[in-house]
Amino acid sequence: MLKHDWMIDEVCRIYEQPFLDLVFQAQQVHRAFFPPNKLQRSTLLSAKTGGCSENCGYCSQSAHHHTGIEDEPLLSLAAVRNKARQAKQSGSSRLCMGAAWREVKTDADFARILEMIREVSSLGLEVCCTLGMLSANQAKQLKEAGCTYYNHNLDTSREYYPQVVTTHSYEDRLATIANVRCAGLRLCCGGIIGMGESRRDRISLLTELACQKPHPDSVPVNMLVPVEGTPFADKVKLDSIEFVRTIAAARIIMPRSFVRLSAGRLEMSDEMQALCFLAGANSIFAGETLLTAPNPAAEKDEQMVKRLGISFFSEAEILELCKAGGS
Ligand code: SAM
Ligand code: DTB
Ligand code: SF4
Repeated sequence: MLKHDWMIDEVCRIYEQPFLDLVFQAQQVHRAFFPPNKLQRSTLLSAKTGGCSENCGYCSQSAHHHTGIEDEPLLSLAAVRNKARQAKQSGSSRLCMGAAWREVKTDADFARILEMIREVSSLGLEVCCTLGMLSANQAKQLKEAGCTYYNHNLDTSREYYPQVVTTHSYEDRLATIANVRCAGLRLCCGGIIGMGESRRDRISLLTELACQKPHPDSVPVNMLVPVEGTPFADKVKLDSIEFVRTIAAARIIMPRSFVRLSAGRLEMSDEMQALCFLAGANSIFAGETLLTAPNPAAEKDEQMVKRLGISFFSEAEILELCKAGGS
């Protein structure tokens, strides 16, 4: 029933339908695979901030740009424990720990990460990490420590990728994704929209994601957050309708994946977010800060959800959905 051999022209035909047909189709697919009025929530924690060797053009944490973000070494176990408790209390089902690394270089750092994973999973939260490139052996160890998900985005099309970063390649990203999958970790993989890429690039990214077998378990769709001091600070803001098209096409071609309305929500009205949910997004990042950028406060999201008459998945519902079948 799920398709993994998408051709770019097929995805293009879906993406370029009249907008109302597109959103209608996405909503139909969404209802066939998910409860229609429920959202999943993940909380982010920047476990190691700034000073990254990579030159990703959008990123506040790259050592190549001067963004005013203060570098912070790897957090202590106690700090991670506190954040995990707070996340659980405020209703998140998952804590995603991010580190501004090309890859985890030292055994000592890796051992500390494993310890953090054990701690967070012992509190009854799903654990996700995003630590940069990962070897097959590292992926296996994360899985054994209790990590459930690994986030590693393709970010854009293969063709546009060299305009975004030159210190690593698309092939490097795909190799890490393969290692993640081999270790039996669930994959969270998506991209950023609004970096000056063409519509063809957005369609090409979606095709790349939907040709993964299985599809990524979650697909974060980030709207570029322009950061002062990065090469992408002055990118022209992408048309909102075009962003919704990307969400809708992702929902249609990856029906069983959670599609996460990720970075950029602070700049979106409730109406825009509602349109994204109608187009099949069913997950968000909760909490005032993403990794370094601001995000709507919990109360604001509660208000929005109330306004829309929808609700958040319970932990048990998420587990049930994940058991129900692969993507
Ligand atoms: N260093 C790791 C890596 O690159 O995979 C993990 C952290 S990195 C910050 C995680 C993801 O956050 C990126 O792949 C990108 O999709 C997203 N991201 C980072 N900065 C962003 C920005 N300014 N706007 C939108 N998304 C952003
Ligand atoms: C993802 O796709 N988005 C999250 C998560 N994966 C790690 C990160 C968004 C970061 C936004 C910019 C910032 O906070 O610096
Ligand atoms: Fe480093 Fe990740 Fe930021 Fe790229 S996106 S500069 S790899 S932290």
